[in-house]
Amino acid sequence: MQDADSADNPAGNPAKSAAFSVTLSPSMNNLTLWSTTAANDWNEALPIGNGRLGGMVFGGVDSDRIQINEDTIWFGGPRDRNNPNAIEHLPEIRRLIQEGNIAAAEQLAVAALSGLPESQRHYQLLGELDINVTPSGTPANYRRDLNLDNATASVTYQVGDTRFTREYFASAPDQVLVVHLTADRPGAISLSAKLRRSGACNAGRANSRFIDTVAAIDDHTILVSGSSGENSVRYRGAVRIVAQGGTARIVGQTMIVQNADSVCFMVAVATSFYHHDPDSVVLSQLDLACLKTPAQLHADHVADYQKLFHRVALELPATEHSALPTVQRLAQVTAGASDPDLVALYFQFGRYLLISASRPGTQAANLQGIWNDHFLPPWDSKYTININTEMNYWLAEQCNLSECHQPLFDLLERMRPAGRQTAKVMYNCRGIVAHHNTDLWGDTAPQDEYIPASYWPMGAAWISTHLWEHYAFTLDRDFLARVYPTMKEAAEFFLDFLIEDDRGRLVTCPSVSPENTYILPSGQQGRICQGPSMDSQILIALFTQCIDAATLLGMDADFAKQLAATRARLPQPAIGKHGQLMEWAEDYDEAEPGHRHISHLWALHPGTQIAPDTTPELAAAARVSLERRLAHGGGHTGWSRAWIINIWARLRDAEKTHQNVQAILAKSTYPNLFDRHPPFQIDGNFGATAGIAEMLLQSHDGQVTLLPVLPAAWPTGSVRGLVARGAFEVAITWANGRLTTASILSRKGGTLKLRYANRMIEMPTTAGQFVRVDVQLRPV
Ligand code: FUC
Repeated sequence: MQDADSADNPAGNPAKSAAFSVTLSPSMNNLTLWSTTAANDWNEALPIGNGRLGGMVFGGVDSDRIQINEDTIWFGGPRDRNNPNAIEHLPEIRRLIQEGNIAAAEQLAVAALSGLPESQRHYQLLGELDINVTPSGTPANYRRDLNLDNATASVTYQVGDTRFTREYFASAPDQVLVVHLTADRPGAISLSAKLRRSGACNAGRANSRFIDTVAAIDDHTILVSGSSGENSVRYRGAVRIVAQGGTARIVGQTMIVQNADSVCFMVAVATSFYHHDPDSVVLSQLDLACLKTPAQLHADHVADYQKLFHRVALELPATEHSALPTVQRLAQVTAGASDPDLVALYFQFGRYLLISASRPGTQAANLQGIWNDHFLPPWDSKYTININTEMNYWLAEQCNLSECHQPLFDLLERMRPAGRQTAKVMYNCRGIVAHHNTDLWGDTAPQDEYIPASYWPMGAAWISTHLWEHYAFTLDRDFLARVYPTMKEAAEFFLDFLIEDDRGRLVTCPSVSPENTYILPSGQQGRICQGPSMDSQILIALFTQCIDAATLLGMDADFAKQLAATRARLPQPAIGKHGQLMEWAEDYDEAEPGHRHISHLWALHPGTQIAPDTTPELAAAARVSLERRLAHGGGHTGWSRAWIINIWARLRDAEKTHQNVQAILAKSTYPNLFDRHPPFQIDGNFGATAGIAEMLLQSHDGQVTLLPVLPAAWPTGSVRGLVARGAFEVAITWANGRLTTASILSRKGGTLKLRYANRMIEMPTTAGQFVRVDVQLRPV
């Protein structure tokens, strides 16, 4: 447990040696996605990334494509979109809502509150590296894989006696994406290649129409540049080719290689978002990368990546399906099979994706992480902060990738000045506010005119709770002191914004329960409302966290008192006529009982206010709500299913949790294991990974609970490196459905309340201490 790198490195480097083998060992299977065909479709391509630069590997033998992204290539620049007419119409909108004249309130809200112009900025793509290989015969024994243990995609095949290998990786230490083609016969590689920018809309008609300039800047480097929209980020993308043996030259914008022993492409991308002079950055990145051999680049990449990846290992039972190509394993699960080892692969894929899409200094993972081949992606591939972006980070702390959480905090910091402005201009409030979306620039004005979502004012508040979560897992007091002013501003907004309802409660208004519709007793339907349950639940959490932070930091006693007084007047979770947890401040029915959002269950997960042990009646009501949703077709999007996994885990129902893990694999997962909303959205990957971690370890209720939700389908297994609140790192083994041993490293000292089944022990620990226990929680 202590020495993550030496323990349990299950896969080593299986990609090449296992290329033609069908009997792979179980531990290899749970770290490798593989296929016997090239990708026909983007959702079959394999993702690589270094946090900032991403690639999707198609791996065609004759015609290969690596679709490339950089996380700051977005359309357009920052804008002030706050609607100047909001403030004068706010009292009227509120009055109409309180009078029950919802249609009129909604009509006015659309006009007065919507951002101008409609829609924030959208994410784009850098382009594609297209490689056309001169065929040398009929390929055989083709295999394409992604090895999560070394973050390397590979393609291998044979033509006659010659074996060809391609390796693809995105290096964080060297900031280049590398494609390395080798063959075991000298002079076997001839190809041509181009850096293009055509994207999905031009699939099959490859061109470069979205590039402004392209030029060979020396005899082995091509530079492309461009920007899109006013004040947008300027990008520079460069590809350099290094061939061993044979000849390599550039003609026009095409790189041509003949009879080489090996060919290495290095792609660097720099933008004006990060650098004043992206031209010189991109070239110096390539120059520095060229000082290393491909093998050194790879070794440095692997060492860097494994520092993060190797912190957690998960072993679940292998089955006869384990040795199948990934897509066939998914098909078996869809047909009803259990493949626990595939769950372990899926879990580690989630961790792999976070490491590859969100590293300190890069942008937060957007709706698609960093991987996108559209110029106008679904939902702009931006930050939907009424669930999706937060879900992207549920796994970060518990899956031992705490530093990968940082880009979300940076995004929130970027939103702060804009959020202050929106608070002032739209609502005349102090503090910061954000609505249900934001973009690269941290835009906080309402995204558009979509009534079920746009006017929800809780985005900054929800993200702020992640600051406290980071503290809760790390006990990093300096971090808390640094971010407390942000938490405070997020809370401060609501001291001004909340209004009194007719029962004297303090409620958000206007707002929505994302993105649901309620039915008034008159039969009228509404979306805009006051005091939806989710808002009060988020505020109870945020206020409590601010009060605790202020107390810990020994400051702001008056502010804390004010928060406590306000918190006491917020609507509390309540049980409605169906026995359900009420979604709104009144006991309305919902127009879509199977709605994908389960916002009113926030207090159960990711919040902690409701739990079976501490609030059994409310937990039972939450269960009724969830069952109602599921009975009406709920969980039909990947992310919704992922949230459901987490909710069942918190309700401590092992079999229901497991059924939903099976369901996300069966119904909401593409062949490359990307989450299928549909279309691809990465939140389901991250949310389900967090849910699988919650099955093995929970810590939201002041206790560290081992194996809280172990399903019968996983009778034996082990997990190492999960993290619990209180900065405890945990390793667990189990057999016959029962704990065998657990080791807990106390990183920071403090009281450990350890629970397994109905046993609980409590003990003081010192920083660095290991506690090892058996099934009775007796020290061993
Ligand atoms: C929210 C969800 C949708 C989708 C979008 C990006 O609006 O309701 O299902 O995930 O975000």
